[in-house]
Amino acid sequence: MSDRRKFLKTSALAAAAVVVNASQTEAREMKALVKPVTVKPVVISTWKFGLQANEEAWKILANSGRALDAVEAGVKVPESNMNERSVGLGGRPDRDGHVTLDACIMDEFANIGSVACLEHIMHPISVARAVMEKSPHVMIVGDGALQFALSEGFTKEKKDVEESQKDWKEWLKTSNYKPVINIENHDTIGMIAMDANGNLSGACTTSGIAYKMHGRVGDSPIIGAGLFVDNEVGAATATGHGEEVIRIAGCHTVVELMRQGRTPQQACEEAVARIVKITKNRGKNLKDIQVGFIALNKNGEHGAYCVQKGFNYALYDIKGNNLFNSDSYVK
Ligand code: SD4
Repeated sequence: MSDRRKFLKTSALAAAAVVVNASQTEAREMKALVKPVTVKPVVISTWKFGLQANEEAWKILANSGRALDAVEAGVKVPESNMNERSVGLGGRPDRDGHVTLDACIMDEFANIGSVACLEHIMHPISVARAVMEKSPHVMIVGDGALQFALSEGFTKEKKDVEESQKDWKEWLKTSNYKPVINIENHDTIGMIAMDANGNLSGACTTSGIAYKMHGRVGDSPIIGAGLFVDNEVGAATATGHGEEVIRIAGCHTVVELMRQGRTPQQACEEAVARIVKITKNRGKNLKDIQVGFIALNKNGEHGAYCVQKGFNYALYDIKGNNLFNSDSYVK
């Protein structure tokens, strides 16, 4: 046997002996040192329209661009699609006929920016980014957000989207506020990405729940609820009933669970389980509730879970851009 092979053999035997002799804790620590290979870049986003959004994000990620730029560019795709009834100006209005938009963005340095109840602006995500980069604040709402956007050079879009207004007029005939699960209220785009440098960012944008009360704000523009990024650990974003996501500070919960050692999948499942438990404790009917989480950790591993069936997400990594059905609590 050559010296080198002898050396390798004895080293391997020595290492095995150490593992056998080590206490359980030491063995766990040693295992933790053997980290899985990080898959990057990677981008993941909610719902089917995430596929198109991911394509745009990937152009930036594949050129070693920053995750922050990628997620902004990605979610701008559904924002500018006027046929999209749940994101951007094509979204369904509130019960007074106003299309009010919520969005937030977060980068690897914990820089954050957010707008809520913003009207007449095509790209609320870019206004959120302007709040983050150009204002002394982290969140601006309503008329103030519009004023800020205009002062930053965004254009006020004056025309309402006809189809959306038509839907609203139809809704007014009954004025029944009972959002239909997975259809008229659950199509926020939340996107999280890790770039080639291993840095994480996220963006979330929506027109919110259809026919909500004027001035209602959901989870999507709330850092920690609809989106959270911790560059040491991972990131998460949410879709569904914002009230339920806010109740458990959803995405912060998912990320903190990953910090405590859960995989992204386990973290999403545990956060959903918490929502289920709280819903039951509050005497509410679970069948009226949908929430979906997606999460990504620093190794590029992802997870997704939702309350009801029907939630899907788009994942773009080295294997390509694919749509997956999320597993659900209610089977
Ligand atoms: C909201 N979470 O306004 C948003 C709605 C949503 O998919 O996600 N729709 O509560």
